Amino acid sequence: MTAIGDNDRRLEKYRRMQRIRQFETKAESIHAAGEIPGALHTYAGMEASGVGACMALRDDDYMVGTHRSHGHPIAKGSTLRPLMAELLGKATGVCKGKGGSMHLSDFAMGSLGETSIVGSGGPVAAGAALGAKLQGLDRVALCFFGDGASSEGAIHEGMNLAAVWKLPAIFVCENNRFGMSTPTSAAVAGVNVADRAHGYGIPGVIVDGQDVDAVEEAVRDAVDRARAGKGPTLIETKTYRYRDHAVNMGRDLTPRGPEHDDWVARDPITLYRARLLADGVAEGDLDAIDAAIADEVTDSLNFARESAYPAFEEAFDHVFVDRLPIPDDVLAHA
Ligand SMILES: Cc1ncc(C[n+]2csc(CCOP(=O)(O)OP(=O)(O)O)c2C)c(N)n1
Repeated sequence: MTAIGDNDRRLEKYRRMQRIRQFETKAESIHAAGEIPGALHTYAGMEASGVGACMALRDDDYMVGTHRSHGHPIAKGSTLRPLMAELLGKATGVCKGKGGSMHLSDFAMGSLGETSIVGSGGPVAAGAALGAKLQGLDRVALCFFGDGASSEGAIHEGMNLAAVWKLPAIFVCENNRFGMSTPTSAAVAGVNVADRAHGYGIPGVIVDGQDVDAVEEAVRDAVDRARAGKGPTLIETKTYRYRDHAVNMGRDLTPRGPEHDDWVARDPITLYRARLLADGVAEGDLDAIDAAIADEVTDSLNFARESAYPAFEEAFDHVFVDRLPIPDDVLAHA
């Protein structure tokens, strides 16, 4: 938790959710125009899950994301310029342009990385939590994963070891009702992923993933428990993905049912804006945040566009710990 007052905290939650939504809206449009290479998986509809969870963390806590990859680092507090530059493959990107949309990591914010290997964050988070414990630090590690990932072996392995060793970890399953085109009910045994916590002997908590305050509260309890040495918690946020599995693929993979409109009616940003207004926050203050974020997004895109691509000779720098030599015959053709 960052040391800020209650009102500022509320505005910060609103700000981070808006930042994700506006950043991705822009990214989707320039991706459609061919400016971003590779696949783009957007987080629209799920902002309260990531922001609520990350607002319960300290800046020096660890967070591991997924292939749905922009929401998590922005929720953790990353700034937009290096993220947008990364999407465009530029040297000023948060991973020097080598990671792209699906592999953003921002160690300065405790963001250990997003990955395209579904479920692979489980052991990474358990490892980070083990590292913190062995070093005597009171940091926790939070792992986001999807309902599809919940049946991957790696997630089970991560949760199991974290439970056995009472590691300071929090596992947040973002159940957005689909894994690509497959409804959760067709791929996940049992009604709730959170019920699987029983098998690890740890608490399992279900929370409304469209309610940023509720997510923050649930994750804060889990963080307190983890810092107190009592081990991990499994939290399932019930949420919804608005866009296709990945955008601009020319076809819609996700079969939508009548509940689609109900979910959109419970948009997490709209809900939170209404709550803040009801609590006395001035509409003008929220409008000012929206406008400031629009400027931030434009600024990040200008910055990314003006930045250079990484130099050819640096192709293997910042990718491996020990740099691989570039063979002479390859260099000769550069
Ligand atoms: C180990 C592995 N298996 C399969 C895939 C292909 N794949 C990419 S995303 C995805 C669906 C993941 O669903 P979920 O975990 O629910 O996350 P969501 O996309 O809904 O956020 C699959 C099967 C992959 N990238 N990695």
